[in-house]
Amino acid sequence: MSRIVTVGAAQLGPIALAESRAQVVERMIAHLRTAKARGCDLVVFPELALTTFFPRWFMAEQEKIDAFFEREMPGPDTRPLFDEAKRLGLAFCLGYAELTEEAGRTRHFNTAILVDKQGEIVGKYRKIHLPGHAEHEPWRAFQHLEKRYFETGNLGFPVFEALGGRFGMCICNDRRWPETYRVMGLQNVEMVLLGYNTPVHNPPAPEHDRLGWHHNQLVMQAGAYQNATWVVGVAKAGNEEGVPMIGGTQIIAPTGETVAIAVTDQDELVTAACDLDLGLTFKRSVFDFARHREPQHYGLIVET
Ligand code: ING
Repeated sequence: MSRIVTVGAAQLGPIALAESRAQVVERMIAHLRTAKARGCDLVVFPELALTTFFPRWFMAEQEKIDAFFEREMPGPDTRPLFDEAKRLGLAFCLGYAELTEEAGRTRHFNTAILVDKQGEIVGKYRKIHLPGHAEHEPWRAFQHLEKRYFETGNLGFPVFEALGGRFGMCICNDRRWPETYRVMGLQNVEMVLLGYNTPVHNPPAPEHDRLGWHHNQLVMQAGAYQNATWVVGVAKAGNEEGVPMIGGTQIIAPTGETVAIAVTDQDELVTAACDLDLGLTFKRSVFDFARHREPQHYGLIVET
């Protein structure tokens, strides 16, 4: 028997600084309606999907920074997204900047949530691998201040039961680290949902720029195959506030093959009917962790 989940990878083109959350939510609702028309069960939006990618700028005042964060989820601007998804009977994954009070402290996380078809938040992930830098570096054509604006995620890499399967999430730079997928693979994940904002140009290493698309696909295909899981990678793409960002939104099978890919750097829905049982042939053979893993030799991986 096969457990099909039809996925809509909802790539977003550039979000302008001047664009309101309400305007962005309208674009996302258009994706929901297209996804419904194509028979989707689940829609995946990019990292920090509600605003422009603000870590590209240095901001000194905390209230200017906090203006890009959500204090409640859903809030007034995102409630229409939750309502429309529920009306259409769609689950969705949303990346956003989370501002919350925990243990008497204000916390800032780069967060993703999984919302089921009944509109309930059934999973949350907070980005662990924060790229870039913490101090203003004026030599750069643009900043990448995730280490300044966000804290390292404190929820680990959990896997959630939803839609008849086991779903995990990660965010952008996380996808470049094999540990991300393996920790979820050891929890028998069947589909990893991730969004990204990836500039074409990486100021500290311009020699890597020609490789951006290749590395984007390479790391997600490897993660999928080596952990016998589907991987859905969704871009915020195009020239956003003068900074070109890669597209390449794609749905990757546990075989490591890309089954569907975006062909623009604008709002584009990429869909595929994904059989969650497709990973079994690998989990029962080459990646039968119980039979083949040798963790007694892996200690270096977890040493600081
Ligand atoms: N963005 C980028 C990413 O990991 C980056 C950072 C750009 C790393 C280019 C390496 C090369 O895809 C985020 N938001 O993590």
